[in-house]
Amino acid sequence: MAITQGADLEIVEYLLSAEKERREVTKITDKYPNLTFEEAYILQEKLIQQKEQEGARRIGLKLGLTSKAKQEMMGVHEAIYGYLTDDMLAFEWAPLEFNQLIHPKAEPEIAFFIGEDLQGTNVTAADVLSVTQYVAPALEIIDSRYLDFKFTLVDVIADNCSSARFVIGDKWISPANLNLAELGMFMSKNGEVATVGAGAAVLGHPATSVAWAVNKMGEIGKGLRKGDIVLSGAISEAIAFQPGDSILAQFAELGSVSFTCK
Ligand code: OOG
Ligand code: MG
Repeated sequence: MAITQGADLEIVEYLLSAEKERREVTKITDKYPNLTFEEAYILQEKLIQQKEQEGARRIGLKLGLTSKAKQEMMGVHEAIYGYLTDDMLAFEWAPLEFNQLIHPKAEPEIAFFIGEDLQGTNVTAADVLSVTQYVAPALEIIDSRYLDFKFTLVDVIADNCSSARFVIGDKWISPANLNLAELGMFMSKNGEVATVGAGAAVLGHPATSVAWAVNKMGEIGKGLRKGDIVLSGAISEAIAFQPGDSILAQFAELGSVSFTCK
């Protein structure tokens, strides 16, 4: 262990208070340079448990850094996963409060609604699709607690993968009727196109991305549960926004999802 007992709770508190007080903090690897991936996921689990103790509920999973665009943007070479909790749910009809966030960015994603438990270490994209009741258009709002959004993989894993909010659009479709890899998308800010992408941007297919996370979780005896929502990873780079900005992601066949920040 690169971290001593007791230090883990200190790190959790450090990250949670940064979130609550809307402060950027220096990354934890500055102090703990030998932190391993395994330890980072343990820290993430403890952070979520602390949120649960404070009343939050786990409602699903999110993938991160699954696309080349995101990996290049963040200077990393591996995907990551984190948890979605009910307090992260934001809605198209309710303005997003900028004053609850630090330096948020929006990313377009495809959301999966999981209809059956799924756990294992040899799970395929086809397995994921067979338990997926619906897919829907989504916007994730990430808000790293770290200074200038700069971190290593272990830092961002411990910070629950920069998770902050997410919005799901109202068109839900069975994945059986769609080619998710070829699904095109553009994201606009205040009516101007900011990024474009397609489902294939995330590890070739969004379901492959979800399968990767299930297998990774399977190694430590965890999995997806019936009713989980899964965000399969940004299919373009993230864009920053300010109060007054409106963000919209328009997907072919899946329709649009949007929010306004106040
Ligand atoms: C990490 C979270 C990335 C995605 O979809 O790639 C993520 C970050 O970029 O801060 O959610
Ligand atoms: Mg994301």
